[in-house]
Amino acid sequence: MNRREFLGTTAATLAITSFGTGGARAQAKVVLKATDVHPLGYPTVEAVVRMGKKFEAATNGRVSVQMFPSMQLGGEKEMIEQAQVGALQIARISVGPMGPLVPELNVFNLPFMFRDNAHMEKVIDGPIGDEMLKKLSDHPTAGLIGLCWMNGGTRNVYNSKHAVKTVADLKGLKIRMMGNPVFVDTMNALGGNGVAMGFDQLVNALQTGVVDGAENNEPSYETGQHYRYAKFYSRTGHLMIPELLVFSKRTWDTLSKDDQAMITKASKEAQQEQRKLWYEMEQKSIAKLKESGIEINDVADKKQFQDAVKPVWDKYGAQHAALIQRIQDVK
Ligand code: GTR
Repeated sequence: MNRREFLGTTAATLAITSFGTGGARAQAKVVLKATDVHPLGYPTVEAVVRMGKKFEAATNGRVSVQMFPSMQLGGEKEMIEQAQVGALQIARISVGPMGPLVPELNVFNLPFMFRDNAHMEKVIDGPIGDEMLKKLSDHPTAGLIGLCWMNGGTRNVYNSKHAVKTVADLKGLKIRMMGNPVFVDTMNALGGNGVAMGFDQLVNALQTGVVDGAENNEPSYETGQHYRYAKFYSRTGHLMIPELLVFSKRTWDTLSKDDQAMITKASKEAQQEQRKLWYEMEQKSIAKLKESGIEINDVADKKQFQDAVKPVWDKYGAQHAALIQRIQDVK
């Protein structure tokens, strides 16, 4: 089904999902449309597919998930819009594009916010993670329920010109960043030229030389085919952004309390299950990249990069000083 056909079925979907009041609810089938920019088999996609199987098992097939992987419904901007109007129910997105909508979430988007994976996981698994999901769910206009977090690895710079070993190597490189000013400012502070662009436009932009490179974790770089056009992958480690699983608030309000509880519980399980899949995938992607002759280098002096992004912290972090302190205090 392409995007136009999908949108054509929206009215029918709404009829099904809003059907459930009183006695009719017991029989009404609920098909939850889910989407992700990544392909089938990618950890975030697989975790949601498995969640759907749990719904089917728990409800005797009454509730199921229909997955639209690989940007079939557009990029993350489109996914968010469609979830907001109830044209789809489950969207797996990055915290990246949510920062401008829910300011506290932007703290997770600050460069070098988390010390390492263990720190990030402890934050999202703990009270701060729960609070942030609630902030999103309670937001008066975001129109989304925050279900859970997922791992998204560490984002590193890749480009078609040369390995990035020092901040000076970024000079003059046009690097695609996610559509959020904090990221463009981060790349500019590092000396490159940050270009905001949707993930759905990136392969073409790399292929045509509209940008020299981008930044992402290894699995996105590999499965997104970016490595074919930008062969230098440099471990700058400037961002570690957890992934978000969100649910359309419009549909959520039509669900029974029992269905809501089932989805909430399965989401919490998905957060842990995806993590295992994530680490396996990371290793698989790194092996595949090496086999394909990709040059991967570690940046020796990370401090240089951390010092360079200080203006970004001053600009976006100052208003969230207390929250940042709490995150840093998580040991
Ligand atoms: C990926 C992430 C996506 C999307 C993408 C991007 O790592 O899983 O949700 O944010 O990066 O760069 O746009």
